Amino acid sequence: MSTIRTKGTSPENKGSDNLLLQRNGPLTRDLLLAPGEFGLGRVPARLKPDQTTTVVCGFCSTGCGLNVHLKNGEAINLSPNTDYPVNLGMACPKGWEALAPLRASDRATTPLLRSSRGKLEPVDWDVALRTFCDRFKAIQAAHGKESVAFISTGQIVSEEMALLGALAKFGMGLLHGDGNTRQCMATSVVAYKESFGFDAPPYTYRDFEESDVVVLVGSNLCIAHPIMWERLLKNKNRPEIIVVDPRKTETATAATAHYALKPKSDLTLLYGVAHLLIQRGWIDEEFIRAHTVDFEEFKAHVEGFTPARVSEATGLSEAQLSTFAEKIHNGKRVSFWWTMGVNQSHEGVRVAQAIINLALMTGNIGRPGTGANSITGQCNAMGSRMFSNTTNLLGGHDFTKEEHRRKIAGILGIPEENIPTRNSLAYDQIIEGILKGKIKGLWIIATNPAHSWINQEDLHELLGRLDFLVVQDMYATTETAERAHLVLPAASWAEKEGTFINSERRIGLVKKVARAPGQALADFSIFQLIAQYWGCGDLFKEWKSPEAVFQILKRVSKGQPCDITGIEDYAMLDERGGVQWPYPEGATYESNERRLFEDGQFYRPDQKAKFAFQPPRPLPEPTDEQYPFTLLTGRGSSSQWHTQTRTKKSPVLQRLYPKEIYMEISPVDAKKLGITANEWVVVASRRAEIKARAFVTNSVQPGEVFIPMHYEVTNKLTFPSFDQYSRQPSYKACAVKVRREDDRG
Ligand SMILES: Nc1nc2c(c(=O)[nH]1)N[C@H]1C(S)=C(S)[C@@H](COP(=O)(O)OP(=O)(O)OC[C@H]3O[C@@H](n4cnc5c(=O)[nH]c(N)nc54)[C@H](O)[C@@H]3O)O[C@H]1N2
Ligand SMILES: Nc1nc2c(c(=O)[nH]1)N[C@H]1C(S)=C(S)[C@@H](COP(=O)(O)OP(=O)(O)OC[C@H]3O[C@@H](n4cnc5c(=O)[nH]c(N)nc54)[C@H](O)[C@@H]3O)O[C@H]1N2
Ligand code: SF4
Ligand SMILES: [Mo]
Repeated sequence: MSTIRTKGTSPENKGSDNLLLQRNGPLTRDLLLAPGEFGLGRVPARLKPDQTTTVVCGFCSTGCGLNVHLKNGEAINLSPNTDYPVNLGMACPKGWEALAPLRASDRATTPLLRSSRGKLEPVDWDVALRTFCDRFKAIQAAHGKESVAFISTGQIVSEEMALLGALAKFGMGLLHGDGNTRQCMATSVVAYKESFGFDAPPYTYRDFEESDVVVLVGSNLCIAHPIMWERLLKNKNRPEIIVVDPRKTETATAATAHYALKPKSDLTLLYGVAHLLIQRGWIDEEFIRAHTVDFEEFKAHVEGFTPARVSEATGLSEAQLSTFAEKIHNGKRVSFWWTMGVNQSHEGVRVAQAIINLALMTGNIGRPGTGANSITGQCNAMGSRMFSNTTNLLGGHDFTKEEHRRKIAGILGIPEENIPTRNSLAYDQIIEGILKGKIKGLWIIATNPAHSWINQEDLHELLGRLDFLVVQDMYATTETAERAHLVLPAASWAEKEGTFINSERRIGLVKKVARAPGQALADFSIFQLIAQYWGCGDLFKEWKSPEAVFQILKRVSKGQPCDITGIEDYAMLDERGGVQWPYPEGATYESNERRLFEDGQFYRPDQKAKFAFQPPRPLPEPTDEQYPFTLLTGRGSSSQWHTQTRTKKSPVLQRLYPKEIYMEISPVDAKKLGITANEWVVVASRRAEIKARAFVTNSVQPGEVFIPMHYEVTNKLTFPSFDQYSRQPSYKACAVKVRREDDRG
């Protein structure tokens, strides 16, 4: 039986850690059960105990380089790296405080199994892993292999994502597995694939500095991507900054123009702008002819989007529409950027493509300061898009294509029949599968859906129906972990190594600069152990370390648009401040900041980009007399991260945001309802009611309210509707009513 060692329990602890590290092979069952083998080493062999080293930040997709200062092999503090090509010496509060969550007192330090008394109780890894396999195998035997599914994340390193996806699908026989990137990025993926032929955000951050017109649609850059915002502020062209957002956000306040459209009227607005540009001849006919298809159909489609119709639908004046079109026309280098105000919509894919269409028709792509640019969210959302083996077969391949399955099977040296021939259910369909009795076992890794999923109460009820729920997280206190049958304790960012891919396609390095507490293991090691306990370890013999997997991913990427065969190893990533994909073998790029499509060649078979479009559809849950407000949700402050499992552990960050849940409401509505600033109000949707403090502010328009997603109860209110193509939830528009706490409803 294993001996449990916690940090610093004995002097030889460090020695045994290093011993394990030096073995340089997979963590095996025997090794795990040998005494003193937890923690997997203090610092990797290549780091000296007292040096400073650069690690990519583990919060947002900006991917800043942070200098971590080590003393006696432990990270003691950090500061932003001045040479890193992303952040140039800057970091936001989360980056500065990135080590604090590692040291939290509620870290999961041992596996926990729900006992017959209904309590989560500590067990050792051997019991945990045997239980994991026995329970999931029993479910599969009774209900079919597909009855067990997994839900993963955009927040673990690519090598872990790849191992998880390969283990689950090629080793354990699972068909269904999705990620929290469905909540976040699915819309952009689908939009890019159809328009460009591959999921390829084309920009480099320098484009922020080189534009003369910057259009931000549904993006609160200032709060959600503060360092990208800083890059924009470095722009010497005194750019026009146009913000399209129903709220007057921090970003909108700093912009040169703010179009506060009615929620979810973006598609009509963008078609209206396209119509004006065409009508006035403000398009790049040569580019359209040479590099696109379906423009004539698109032109006919937008003809009906007259200023009068668009003004009515969006709430913007005809003069505003005209100025918007003029500003785009006047720009020599116009860049279009979008984030969740677009992706989280019932028609998000078409909105994203309407943005892409504007860039294509004005020839604003493939040149400095231009582009149709989706900004990603999580530190490794982009890694998940390429290498998680969920929606795509590894490396942007297709599960349904025989030649792709054969190629990947050959590269990995696994039997072709181990690769599923069908696509997984999407996240919402997996959840629905629980309701239908088809999904009986669920394994959740590095995401907290009991807080973050849409229409939360419904999900809570469904999680309760599972025969077996495993949650793998760095804390056992998350809303999801508390509902688990088995909790697997995971090491955090900076307690393990691997790579992240940031929004501009830059592959950056994460290093192990701290030791995981107690028996917590890197997700990578947990997956390796599961492979062995499951009995499919032989399939993954070559997957013995994150860097070995990186070499596999290189081979998988060969010949794809995301080809990285020219990146030698981790050391090269470290030396160069990350490398953007593509970087094929033999590449001789001069610059370390590169954009795509400079040659006007896209990834569709005809190498042309496609104009994709569709008539707008009505809001799934419009307001009415009973529920007269549209509820908007999103990020509240630059110091809060999602479900707050990490950011609430930093006393410094805690001081930078309101502790209690709040709702922004306009002074007009507050007055109508007799609500005074800071009082508690009741917000109710058709699904639930919650309390929040009223924050009376002009940042929201009359008829709209805003509640940040960081507070546990926000998603009790949201209405489960999804984009029909991307299946991404529409978190940002549902109907609610509001009253003072002591008024009767
Ligand atoms: N501090 C902090 N930073 C983060 C995160 C975090 O939790 N905290 N999360 C990261 C992640 S994963 C993501 S995905 C990104 C998200 O980054 P953003 O998308 O920039 O953030 P959100 O606040 O979710 O939404 C952006 C804006 O969309 C607007 N919006 C709502 N409805 C509509 C609409 O119908 N049309 C338009 N045009 N706009 C609309 C909202 O008012 C909001 O201001 O942030 C990343 N960065
Ligand atoms: N109402 C509303 N809801 C939303 C949104 C919105 O705008 N409005 N936005 C949506 C979006 S864009 C997103 S991305 C999601 C985010 O939703 P979640 O993914 O649920 O949010 P996080 O809090 O980031 O959850 C990450 C979990 O992973 C754990 N973790 C961190 N690092 C590691 C690790 O290395 N290993 C393991 N095993 N665990 C780790 C953390 O402790 C945490 O529990 O929320 C979505 N929900
Ligand atoms: S902007 Fe994002 S990547 Fe940069 S320090 Fe802040 S959270 Fe980290
Ligand atoms: Mo996200």
